[in-house]
Amino acid sequence: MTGSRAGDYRILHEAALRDYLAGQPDLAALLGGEPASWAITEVGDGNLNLVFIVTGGRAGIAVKQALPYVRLVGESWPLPLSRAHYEYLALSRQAQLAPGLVPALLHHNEALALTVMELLTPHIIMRKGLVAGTRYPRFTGDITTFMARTLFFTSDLARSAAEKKEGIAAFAGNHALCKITEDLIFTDPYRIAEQNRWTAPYLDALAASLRDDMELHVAISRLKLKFMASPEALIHGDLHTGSIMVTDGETRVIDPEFAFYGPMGFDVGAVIANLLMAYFASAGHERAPGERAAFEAWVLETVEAVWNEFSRKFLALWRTEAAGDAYPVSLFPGEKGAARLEAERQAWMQRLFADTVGFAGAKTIRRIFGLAHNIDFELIEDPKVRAISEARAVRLARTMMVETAKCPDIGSVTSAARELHNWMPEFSKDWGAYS
Ligand code: SR1
Ligand code: MG
Repeated sequence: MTGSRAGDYRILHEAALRDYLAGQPDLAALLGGEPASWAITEVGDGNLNLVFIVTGGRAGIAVKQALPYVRLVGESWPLPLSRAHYEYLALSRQAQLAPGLVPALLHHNEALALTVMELLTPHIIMRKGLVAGTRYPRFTGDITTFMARTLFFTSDLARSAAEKKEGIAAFAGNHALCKITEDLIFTDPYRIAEQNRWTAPYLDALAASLRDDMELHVAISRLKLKFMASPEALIHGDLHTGSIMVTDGETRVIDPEFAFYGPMGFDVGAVIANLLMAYFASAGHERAPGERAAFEAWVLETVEAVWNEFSRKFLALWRTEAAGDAYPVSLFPGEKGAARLEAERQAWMQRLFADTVGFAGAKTIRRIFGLAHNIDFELIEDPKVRAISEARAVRLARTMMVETAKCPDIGSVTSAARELHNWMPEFSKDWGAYS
């Protein structure tokens, strides 16, 4: 890590970045060749930062620099550069806990809010692959290992109370990023907010109904409080399919700038929500009816497998690696104690499942009515087709948040999704053959 003086920050566009990298002997040697020959391309398509791919004669690197504002909106929305520090810290921690599942860190400059990582190639952003209808055989195994290990080993089940509280303190300053989540996910979609948008006019009535739905407001408020006041583990904080890069054989989790100590279900729910959105959007990407049926079946199998494998791996860690101050072994002696503790583990996992389902619902609704949408839906060109896909996702999301008794297990979530596959919302009743 390079620690330049505070106040040294400047936005590095291509020429300045070339000079900066040329002045870092390790990086220059890694890239190879003359700095003038390096190809530098800005590829950032996220909402917040600059991302450059730099390719030299020998190798390539990825360079990420935080901007002092939200890229998606512009300078009118300032955002602390310190998010780059928290992202670097989280990536370092995740690399220890889930080796091989995050990009290798090569360099960090605190004052420039700049981090250099290995270039992931030929990996692509998973969301883009899902839009194209691609299946990823390694995904379930890798993402569940990532979540089980990063969540378990930063929790009170694995760490002493002192270590855990040091961890909370180390990330407590990332509150500006938490506030984005608190506003954009847990508040704005349920009220009139300038930055909200949706597929109008088709979803106008649904948007209005969200603002009027007090049961939904209770549900989202409970989830918001859980997000704000449950430092269970170091969570990624933005674990959607745009934060995951994949090939057939590899998975890498990127972009943990929203990391802080929060509720585990927020990460697991993010993965499940984004798979469910890929499922509902899929019909909108078909050139012929039924063309993507096998892909859609794989997506729902993956939703089930993500929960089942995550839960299995997390519980296995709890049984074999528990070294934290929670659930002291001395309180569960002998066979009777072991049996009672195992029953408690199962009950604990059931509570985490309920959190996961609720957060997944919230993460779906924000992508359809809030500021930041996703390409799963946005790339459906015909707004009528898009609105139908989105309405199906919202219907399931509301059930997941409010009618929790209908979602006692992951199979009931995927069954409900399947039932909604051909459901036609009221606004589309006279449109004929859309599906
Ligand atoms: C203003 S930032 C909007 C969204 O982009 C990030 O990826 C997070 O999901 C955030 O909520
Ligand atoms: Mg991001």
